[in-house]
Amino acid sequence: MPETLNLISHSDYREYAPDDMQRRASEFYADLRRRRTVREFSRRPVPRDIIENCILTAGTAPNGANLQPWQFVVISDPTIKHKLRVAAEEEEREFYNGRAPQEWIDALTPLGTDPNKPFLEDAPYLIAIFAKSYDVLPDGRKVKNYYASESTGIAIGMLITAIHNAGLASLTHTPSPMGFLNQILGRPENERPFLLLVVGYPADDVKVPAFASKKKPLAQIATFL
Ligand code: IYR
Repeated sequence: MPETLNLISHSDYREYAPDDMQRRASEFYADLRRRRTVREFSRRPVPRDIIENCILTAGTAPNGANLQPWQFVVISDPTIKHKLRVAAEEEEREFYNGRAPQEWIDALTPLGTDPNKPFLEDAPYLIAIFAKSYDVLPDGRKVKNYYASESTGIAIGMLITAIHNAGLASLTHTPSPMGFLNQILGRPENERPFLLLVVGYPADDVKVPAFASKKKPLAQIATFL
């Protein structure tokens, strides 16, 4: 049975005075500007409820027809992390030693990435995110999801923001291809692996590439008509 339209008042909306709006917008930008992707993580544990709240935040993302076409798989088990590392490094070795065109390898040089992925075992949490182009109902019927990739991408952006806001660091890791995530994590075929997000405290004295702090100015990324 399709849901019917039921409109309720949006009592959670808050308007701010223009001054407050300006301050909030610039403070939020200043805070988000401090976010850096790190590639070395501490083994310090992180309470699970922080991760749960960040995922709940991601789950509020705007998405196609509110079908919420995403699945977050949180891995803290060292045995599973080890399996993921072995599988990811295998793909990455092929990527760096031939599969990637030279142009792509050159683009990665200022980031210093390579096929070794110790962070997959060091970080307390890996969050594998899957996009579902369709859902399967308990009776086996398939329900199509709309804008599964766009919706999942937006949710991941909010997840990364929530993780930063909580005072943790993350790394968007994209081993390619990522089919091993379905196998190792036992996910069904309607779940397409989208990203492996590494989450935790940065390693002590972590270094980040200077190159990645250079952000395009507003005039280059935005056009006002
Ligand atoms: N997936 C590889 C390569 C890689 C690709 C891009 I685009 C990056 O911004 C960083 C890395 C890896 O994770 O090393």
